[in-house]
Amino acid sequence: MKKIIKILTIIQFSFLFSANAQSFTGTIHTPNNQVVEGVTITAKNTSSQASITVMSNNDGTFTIDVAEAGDYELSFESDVNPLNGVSTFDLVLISKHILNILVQDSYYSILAMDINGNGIVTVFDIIYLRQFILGIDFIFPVPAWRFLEAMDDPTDFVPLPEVDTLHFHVDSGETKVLDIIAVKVGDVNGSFIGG
Ligand SMILES: [Ca+2]
Ligand SMILES: [Ca+2]
Repeated sequence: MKKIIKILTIIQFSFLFSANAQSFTGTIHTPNNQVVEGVTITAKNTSSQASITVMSNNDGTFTIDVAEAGDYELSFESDVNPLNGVSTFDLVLISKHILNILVQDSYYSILAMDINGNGIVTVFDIIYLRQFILGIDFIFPVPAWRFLEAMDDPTDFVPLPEVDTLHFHVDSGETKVLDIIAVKVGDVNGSFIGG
């Protein structure tokens, strides 16, 4: 009898433990499904301000266990591989977009083309990117990578999705699974190679 009570207590304890554990987990990948490692992800509880930071693994996955259920702000940052996937061909694509010759209709492409991060694609973005490709004393005006939740339809911009700092609610015991798109700024045709 004693033994049974002991086992029941252990079961109860593990149940309590699992009921209290909640987490955010997911994979970070480009629109072309290249996984992106080394992304710094910070989850901050918007009430307590308690925060925890992890990095995405080699396969683009991440898991953040958080102490409390509630509302969280997840920030994604990376300046890894800023030139990977960026070439003069991307410059040509931005020019064609501006001239209405070949319009990029995906929001992921808009983020890739908006080098100075002001929300619009103009000739200034071409100037910035050209400087970058030529290695002329250049740092990205915005982070080299932008992050957002995968969109159901990337050609539908209404409402505009959150970028870089995303907001989520996690319930007690919930594992919130996220599908995160990483856009390499400057890589309009998605030629970034991960891994
Ligand atoms: Ca711009
Ligand atoms: Ca490219």
